[in-house]
Amino acid sequence: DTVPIPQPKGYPLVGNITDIDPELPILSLQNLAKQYGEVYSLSLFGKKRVFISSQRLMNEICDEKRFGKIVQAALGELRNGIGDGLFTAQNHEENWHLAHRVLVPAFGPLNIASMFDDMKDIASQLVLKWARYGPDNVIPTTDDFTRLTLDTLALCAMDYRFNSFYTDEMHPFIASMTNFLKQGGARARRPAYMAPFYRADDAQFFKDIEYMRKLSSDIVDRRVEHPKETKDLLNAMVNGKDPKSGKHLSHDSIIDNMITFLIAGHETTSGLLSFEFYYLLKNPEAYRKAQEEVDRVIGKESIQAHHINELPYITACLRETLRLQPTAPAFTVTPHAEPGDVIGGKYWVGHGEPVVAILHQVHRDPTVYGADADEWRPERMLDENFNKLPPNSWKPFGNGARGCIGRPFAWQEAMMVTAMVLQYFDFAPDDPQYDLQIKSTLTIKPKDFFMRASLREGWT
Ligand code: MNH
Repeated sequence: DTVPIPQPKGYPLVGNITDIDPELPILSLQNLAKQYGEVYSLSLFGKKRVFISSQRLMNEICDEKRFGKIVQAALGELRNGIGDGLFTAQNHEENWHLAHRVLVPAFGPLNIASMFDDMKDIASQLVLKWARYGPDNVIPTTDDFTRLTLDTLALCAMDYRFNSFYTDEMHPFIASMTNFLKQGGARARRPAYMAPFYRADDAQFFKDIEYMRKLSSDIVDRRVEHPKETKDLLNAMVNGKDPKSGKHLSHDSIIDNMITFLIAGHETTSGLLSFEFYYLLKNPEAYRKAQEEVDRVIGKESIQAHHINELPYITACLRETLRLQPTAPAFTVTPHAEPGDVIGGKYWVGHGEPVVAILHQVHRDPTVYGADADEWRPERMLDENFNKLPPNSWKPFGNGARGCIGRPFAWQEAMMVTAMVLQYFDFAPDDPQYDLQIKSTLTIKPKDFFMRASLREGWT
């Protein structure tokens, strides 16, 4: 026997659209979870979506035998720009299987380790910038981490230099990408009959897509005309052959995935580093432990690849940051079974109906994380505790075969950068009164979070 899933009262035609703040959808979804509990549904323009917020339900929907990713809403709109690339492909699409098989080895540990020096090249540019500007400079934390992650991704993925640290303005790719993501979300939130009122926005959306595809296409063409001996992702895509079918990726599929990496591969990591420094500066004891770990393990040496696995406290800081601020804050699945499946022993979900996991809430489930679940406390994420968490209670990288392919890349980069900047600088918040505010596109980042950095003794 099933019971109805709780749902706030909506309005005719638009349903529950007024329950969602378009500037901060994730906050609205969190607040609704506090009101309605571990599962509720919303009707958005006649389409029903189910939202889950507990580890218990997460554990069910992460069973790949019962549930699988579904691409819809904002993610569906992104298909206008990146088609059936890895992130936006439906499970059954051939191009996903092909690209997945070709690219999994390229994201393997050995290959990621071979990117260490390129990652360090860009991280050194960040260190140099902060050192030269000096202790009085107000650091636009998220902008600088975005410069770092974008440049790192482009260099490691396709041997292309955006040189973001040498310009005040961000590279025009950033503006196009930001608008593409923003409009993708906006288009998903408005009913079809409103489209005529948004012609200019739509025109800009497709202009941005054209710009990003042209830039990527030029990079692919250049590589094809001037082959290069390197292990970057572009070579994997241009030369890689699917072991199963013997097929190569098509030119369009390479571009879809190139833009996918640029998008998926830098916003999330930039957000992670920004939130991490916010929390470190709010928690002086944790900050001291993290810096002490760097001094003890790396000292005044230049960071090496082996150091990455020798920093358990910083590992825990990153895990704990992604727990409270999962920078890709939700993912969506649907039951395989027809006509549907039951979750939580009593809630019916139809086949094709989206089930959205709200990571912010799942990650604060008090039955898993206790009464202090809202507090940032890295100790709870040290290996001995982390490995004892119940299954599927920490899912910032998604689930199973459709989970994040770039996880080892992001991890190496975030570990390296955290260690390097703590090694060189002492940090202080620009405004000690600052309390976290969140800015949301497809991903989340801190809003207006500024800090200062002064070179530590011994580096001057
Ligand atoms: Mn990433 C999928 C989070 C870094 C490339 N990523 C996902 C998903 C989450 C996610 C969650 C699953 C989405 C879904 O189910 O709809 N990713 C992150 C986070 C970070 C991150 C929190 C950094 C921190 N991701 C990266 C990096 C890259 C990357 C870096 C590339 C270099 N991610 C992807 C791709 C996918 C993905 C590609 C889609 C994988 C697939 O479905 O095959």
